[in-house]
Amino acid sequence: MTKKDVLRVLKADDSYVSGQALCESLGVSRTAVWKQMNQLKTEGYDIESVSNKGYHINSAPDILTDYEIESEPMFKEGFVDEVVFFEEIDSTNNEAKRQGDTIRDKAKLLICESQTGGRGRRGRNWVSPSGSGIWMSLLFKPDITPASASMLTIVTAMAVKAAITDVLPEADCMIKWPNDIVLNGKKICGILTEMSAELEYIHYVVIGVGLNVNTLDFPEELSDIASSILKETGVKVKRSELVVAFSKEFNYFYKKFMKEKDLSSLVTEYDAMLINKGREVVTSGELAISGTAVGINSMGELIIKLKDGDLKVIRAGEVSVRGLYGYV
Ligand code: BT5
Repeated sequence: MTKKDVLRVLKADDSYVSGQALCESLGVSRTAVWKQMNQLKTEGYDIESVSNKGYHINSAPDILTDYEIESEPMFKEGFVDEVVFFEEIDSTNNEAKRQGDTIRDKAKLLICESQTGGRGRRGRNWVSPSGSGIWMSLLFKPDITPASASMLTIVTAMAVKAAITDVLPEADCMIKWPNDIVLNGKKICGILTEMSAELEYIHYVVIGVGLNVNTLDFPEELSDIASSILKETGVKVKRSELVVAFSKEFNYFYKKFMKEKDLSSLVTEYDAMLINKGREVVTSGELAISGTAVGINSMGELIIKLKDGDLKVIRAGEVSVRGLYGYV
């Protein structure tokens, strides 16, 4: 009997669960149940025990352990099969890559309290302090071609946005193509998709999601561009709830994506979440272009309408949106 087993039984019942019922459903002694309860209480679980009635869970702490996440009733409806928790790690994307070759047909979620070497795209740094954010990587083996893998970033952004809306409808966030979630003009989430592949075959993909949930302090250099759900809304969200909502939403959007193995059935919904849409954007790089973002196509590329009316498609890279992150 694990903590997860006990929590599953407790969370599945809104009223009291008798010690007897717990022992029977888990096949263990009363002493064993009592020991697990005490252990959970020391970790911050508020579990009430009333004689003649039994046990009832009032609240769970804001932690991201495998047993806290996997014992949530909605977990079964999600994409993730297994959660692996680390108190501290260099980067969940790095850890996912170290485990990559062992992945078969399961989807694993690697999650931690803090990262010592959190990464953004192109070797950039991702600030990942302890106790306030969600730093996680989804590791699985999709049946798509390597050329399609970048569309998974689009699918993931939709799932993050939908999960935030499920848990906190007033957090009116939008997607900044291709990999940011923006709330009140500030970046609250970034996505980093990586893979191990041959030319025509994917060994595994790793989708890293960094989401500032309850973070209040950011380094000076990020104070103009970064924020968190708590900072913008004043609401403290329980992180495990968001993780479970993400897994459920990812399942929904991923299944839609897998029907055609492109984004044709998601374009309209995506465009409605897109902060770039209808706004002036400029791409960086040698062939920088500027124009108005129109939306994405079924490959997840951003369509930009140039001043002369021509349409241009951007596959990847950096796009600044006027009025966002200090770009004026
Ligand atoms: C990203 O890159 O936005 C992808 C971030 C992915 C992080 C997750 S956390 C779990 C997993 N494990 C990892 O090691 N990584 C993934 P990019 O678009 O390149 O943005 C990086 C830029 O965002 C930095 O250069 C900073 O300007 C800014 N930044 C850094 N930390 C931030 C934070 N916590 N919140 C908002 N912005 C941040």
